[in-house]
Amino acid sequence: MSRLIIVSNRVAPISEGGPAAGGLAVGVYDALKETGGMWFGWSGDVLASGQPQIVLEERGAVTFATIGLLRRDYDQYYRGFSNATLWPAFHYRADLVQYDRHEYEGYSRVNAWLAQQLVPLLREDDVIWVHDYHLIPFAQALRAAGVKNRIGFFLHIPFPASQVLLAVPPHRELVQALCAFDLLGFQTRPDLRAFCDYIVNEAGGTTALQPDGLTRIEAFGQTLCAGDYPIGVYPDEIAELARAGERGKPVRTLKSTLHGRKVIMSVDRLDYSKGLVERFRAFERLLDHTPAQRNKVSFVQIAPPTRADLHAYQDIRLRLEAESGRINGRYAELDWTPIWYIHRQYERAVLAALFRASNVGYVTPLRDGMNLVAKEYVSAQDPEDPGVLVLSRFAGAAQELSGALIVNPLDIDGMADALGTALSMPLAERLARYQDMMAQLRENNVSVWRDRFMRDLGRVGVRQASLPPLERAQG
Ligand code: GDG
Repeated sequence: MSRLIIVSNRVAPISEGGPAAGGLAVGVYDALKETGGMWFGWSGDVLASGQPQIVLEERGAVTFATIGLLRRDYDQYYRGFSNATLWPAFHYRADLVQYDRHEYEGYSRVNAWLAQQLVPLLREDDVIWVHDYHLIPFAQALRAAGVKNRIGFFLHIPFPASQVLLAVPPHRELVQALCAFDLLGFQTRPDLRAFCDYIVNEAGGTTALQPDGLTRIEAFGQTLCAGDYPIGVYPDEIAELARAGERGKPVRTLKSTLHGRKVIMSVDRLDYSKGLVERFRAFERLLDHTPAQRNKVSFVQIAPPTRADLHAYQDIRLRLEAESGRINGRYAELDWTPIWYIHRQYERAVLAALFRASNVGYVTPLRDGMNLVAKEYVSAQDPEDPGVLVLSRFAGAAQELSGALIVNPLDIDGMADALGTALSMPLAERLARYQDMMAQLRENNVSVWRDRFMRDLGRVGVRQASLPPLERAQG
């Protein structure tokens, strides 16, 4: 059987309880621990000088192959082009896009260097699965080094509309680089459509939907396939974690502090794409418009730090601290704090237990590829007495979780109304919505996501040479 080689920017440090904050690490680790294989990428170390060396570590069926980054590479490739250019652009924040040509050169250079590091570890029949926006030129770099293996790519974040992508100066080179993969996976159909739109209208290529559901793409002299593969979770594993933590200390502390009040729960990396400020304001609006809710409900926002060395992240932190302080100043009473804003990371099991103990899961990103927290929140609920998910229409998860109360995160009144509805929803309706969403989560769990992608990657490699020429183009 061929080995699965996962390549991602960061190989997550895996502790006993699974990886820490970050959707890619959670999803990839869950996918790899069953099949075994190798996970290659950055160790998280930044070196002042020297020659970074690969460190191999076997854990169970998985080999972790990690390497440090030199300071200049970290600044240009990771902090610069990946997170100050691509991340905001792909999340529709053209206003936050910073571009520096040297950083882009660094991004391309580091991709080529990482590819060269991987080559000696590869076997002929390995299947290579590359993840996310840090590694768009990775297949091109592997091909340049003579690698003939099948190479797939999955984008965890949204693929933006062409007019937004055009804000990234080397947009054409990036899309051309994507066309060097054999299979491209996107989280949702709208992301796939946005990519196809660029291929047809900006790159002069063609796209055609095939009978097997994959979209065949011809552009830049390459032929490849693309599809949508919404990432999932293991709902029953999360349910078990949550149930096990039901009587644990964190939940007991929460409950004794609440004195029977209801609780709204949010968990996000502290990122401007997650819509935190709008969310705080909508909670304030609820208290504003519905005096009966005052002193009856608290909102817990857990927001672990992330990319704290970037200005835009320092900015969102300050804004959030100001908002929570202002709202608490306005409404808090001696025995009640409306918003608990916690800028810290918790263990996965603790989060699951807290999800179960809360009445509303409040997940309202301005843009999100998928949003695993939404899926984890539903999974963690008590099947006899589930909470309600309030979910942004701009999270990929909204395409699947129709049992949620779907909101527009820019509509503060609409979100406040949805919170009110969620807090007073009768048990029968909560049960129906929960069961509907759990069925969907079980049907499309992480194994299904991985297996669909791997099956298609296996097929495209063999098939492409023998396909007839394109007959029709799809816009
Ligand atoms: C990217 C895309 C896509 C959060 N705080 C803690 C913690 N977490 C865990 C959550 C969840 C994960 O991190 C976050 O995943 P999300 O999907 O919500 O968001 P991103 O990190 O932005 O992930 C996203 C994802 O990739 C997968 O494709 O869904 O759209 O942006 O699992 O539970 N985990 C722990 N402590 C925390 O404090 N242990």
